[in-house]
Amino acid sequence: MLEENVIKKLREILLSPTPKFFVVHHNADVDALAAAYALYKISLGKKFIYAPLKISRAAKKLLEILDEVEIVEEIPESMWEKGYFIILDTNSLEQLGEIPYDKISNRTVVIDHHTENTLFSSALLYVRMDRTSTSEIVYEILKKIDAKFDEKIITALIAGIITDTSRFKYANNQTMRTVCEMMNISEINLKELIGILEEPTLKYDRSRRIALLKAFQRMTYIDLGKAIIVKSNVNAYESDAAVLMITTIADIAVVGAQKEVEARVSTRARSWLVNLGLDLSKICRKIGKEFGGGGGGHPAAAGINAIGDVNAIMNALVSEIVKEVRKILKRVENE
Ligand SMILES: [Mn+2]
Repeated sequence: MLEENVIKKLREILLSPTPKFFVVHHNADVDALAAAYALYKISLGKKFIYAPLKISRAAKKLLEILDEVEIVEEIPESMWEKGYFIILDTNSLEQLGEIPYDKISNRTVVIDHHTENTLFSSALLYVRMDRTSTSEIVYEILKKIDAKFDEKIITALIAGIITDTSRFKYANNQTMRTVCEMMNISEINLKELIGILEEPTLKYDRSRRIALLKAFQRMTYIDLGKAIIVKSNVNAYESDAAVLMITTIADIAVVGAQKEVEARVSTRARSWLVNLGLDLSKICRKIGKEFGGGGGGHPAAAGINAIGDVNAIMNALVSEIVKEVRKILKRVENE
């Protein structure tokens, strides 16, 4: 819930002349960027969108149809000492690379929809709501502080919802009510917006297609009877590969990418398993921690970032997933 004192403080921060950094996570997705964009637009004073570990292709695509914003990938030393840091859609420090969080935590606002967030305990303000996207939370905040919406802000926030719910597949009634409310403020052509957001995936540029082909070539699988778990390696596009695998042949996909010393693993699960209690974010958090990195996300879509051998991480992750799925299947059988 958005309590009155939280709203009051948020309004004060957003409208203060103090510099503000709207911080988005590693390879920022559309939801993170949309949330940052909306808050950036309505706030006063010097402001930046801070993307320490770059933004995703889809988010870049969205930026093309919004008003210009100032995005920085680095912050000058002196700026860490002042200013507010509004961290969006980010549930752990690892997702931000190396930022001096101890120094800024008392000027940090965390706004997120992930079930667990390891950042908030030391933050100045923490807003976590059970929504399908951070964009929806930002919409609630903007309403409460009587911000002025324009078409671009609504476009961005709806784009955040579309992508985080996988084109409304994971939307709930509240999501749809929020979208309707937004559409009453500003008529958005949903079909056109979805077209723009999904264009890069539909066009299948060559490097992505090759990565996906390799992902399928290198795929191994574990057949648990009712559920099939697949595992593979790529150099990039690991989350795209995992999504493609669960939409075509697998119930759970685990795809890893080794980036020099950094290892990234992306996992996806079909919703029937999630409905039975599978939570990939919990498993990723556990295994990520075991390998000295971070992990998390959502029950059906989660990942790990760590330093080390991606295969070792994937093996540990897969065996943990197999254990969990076996438990679930056994329970269902006995019911
Ligand atoms: Mn999100």
